[in-house]
Amino acid sequence: MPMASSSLCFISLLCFLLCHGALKLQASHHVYTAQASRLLLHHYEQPYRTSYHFQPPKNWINDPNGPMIYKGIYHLFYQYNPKGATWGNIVWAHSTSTDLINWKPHDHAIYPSQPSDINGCWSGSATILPGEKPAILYTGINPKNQQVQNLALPKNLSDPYLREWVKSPNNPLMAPTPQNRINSSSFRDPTTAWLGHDGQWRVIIGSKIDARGLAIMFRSKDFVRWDQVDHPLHYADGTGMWECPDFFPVAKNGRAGIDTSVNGGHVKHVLKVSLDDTKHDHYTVGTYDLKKDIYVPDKESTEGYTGLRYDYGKYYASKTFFDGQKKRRVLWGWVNESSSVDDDMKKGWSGVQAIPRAVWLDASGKQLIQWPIAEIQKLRKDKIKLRNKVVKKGSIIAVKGVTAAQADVEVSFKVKSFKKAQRLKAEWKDPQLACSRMGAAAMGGVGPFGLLVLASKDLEEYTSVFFRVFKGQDKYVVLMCSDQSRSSLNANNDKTTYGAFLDVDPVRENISLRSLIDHSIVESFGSKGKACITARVYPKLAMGDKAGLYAFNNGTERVTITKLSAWSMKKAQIS
Ligand code: DQQ
Repeated sequence: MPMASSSLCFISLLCFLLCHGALKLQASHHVYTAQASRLLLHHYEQPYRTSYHFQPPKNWINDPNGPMIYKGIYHLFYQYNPKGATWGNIVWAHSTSTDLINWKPHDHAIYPSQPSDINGCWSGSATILPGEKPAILYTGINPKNQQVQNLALPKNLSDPYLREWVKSPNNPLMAPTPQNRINSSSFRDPTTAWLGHDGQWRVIIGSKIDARGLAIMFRSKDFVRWDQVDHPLHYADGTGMWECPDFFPVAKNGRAGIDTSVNGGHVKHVLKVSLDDTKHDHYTVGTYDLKKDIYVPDKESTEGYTGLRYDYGKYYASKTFFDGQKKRRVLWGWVNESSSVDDDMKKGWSGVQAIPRAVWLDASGKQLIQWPIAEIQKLRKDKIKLRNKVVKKGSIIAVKGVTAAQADVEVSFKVKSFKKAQRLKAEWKDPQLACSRMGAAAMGGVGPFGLLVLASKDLEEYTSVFFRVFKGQDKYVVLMCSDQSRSSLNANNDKTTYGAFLDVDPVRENISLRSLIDHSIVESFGSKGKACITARVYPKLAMGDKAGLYAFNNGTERVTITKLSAWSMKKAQIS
């Protein structure tokens, strides 16, 4: 079969891509002086725009800001450059929705207008104050280019769209001073605030001291006067700057979300930090010690670069909010491009928001589960099904009848025999490395099996999302990969292969995958949301109706697709 025979040259291509330039395209905030994005191309020249992932009509976007629900309306603010397709001139753009899928744009909500934010309105969060009054804390960049924290309140609380925001005359409310010795270039991204038992509000702000990442904490009685607490909520050495921290409770049992100020024996806490050095969102699960006012991660919850990630692909600066209407906690995350800056300027835009995910604590208590919000299913149409299909070594099965460039696919694989499972070598302990060494084309014992998405007719292009099962010390180890190395004939893209280990026992349960495919984004959820991998890809051949979808098995052991359901997705109303 073509995949197997080409594996050698494919691996060399992969190594070449990894060594040459793949890393330099990670999410970043470089300012490009040649700002002006060119005229918007016609739709037929815009094959990479998404149909149901949030993006504005043009220009640069990054972090989701201040998500909340107010009077039944969902609000999404986001970092936006009104002047071009690269980062700069940052304001808070604003859209609202009744279903988190279809969006209505509004005027910019927060933009430079005071000395305390004249050089930029950076990330922040919304808190709903008693009496259903939303308040936004955000980072402003002052005339000295120092990072300070500001407050904005809605002008008119009877407007459910909250179109106008008024900044506090007391801004900035929190600032670096010679006394507090806060590093003025590492002091940003206030969280949603929470109320302590003493009736005081608390908020944390991302920071660092040398290589120590920390969450500086402030307290306030009235949300206007804030005092720095003499200790951070938490810190971790060797993790670098913490951007966009997020701190929230999760129920020990069940999927229901919990409001941010709730604490007690029935909850655990999650601290997520966006690590500036690697541009990945990591989290720990732990306990919020109310007496000491500190967060303590559980012993087995590793901090830093080797710890748990929301997403093992491209996903950054995320933020959750409590949706009281549906009693769930919803996660938003920014997905940057993998294309070159030149290509971004040509297409006139950069960045999308991932599909919002419901998050809850896994029954093990050790990790979160993430799943696309149920509303996304409204866009599904023309379902096609496969049942109990055996996939033998080296076979590829075409899944026909869906718009493969705009689809939602769920598939579940059963492995009957593990006899041929390879031993997990010590050097494969890093899942991303293991996936890069062994792409979809490299034959294995149990796996690789999975999906080829955004695939061209003769498989010159495809993105493969797949699994391998290894023999570990005392159990089988399941590896999930998203391999972009063959995703496009265009050599100028970041085609890093991503990987994650899945905490499942393949002897007892099927291995499942859901992929949300939307032209230039593939968001994949392994084993019902235990690990997520998001990839950006820009096929030259497998575009629009030229894109195909396949299931494959390149392992010696046969696997059975117990169930595959795929839907074409309708276009959401976004811009
Ligand atoms: N993006 C914002 C900052 C934040 C960073 C600036 C994270 O507030 O730290 O656009 O992507």
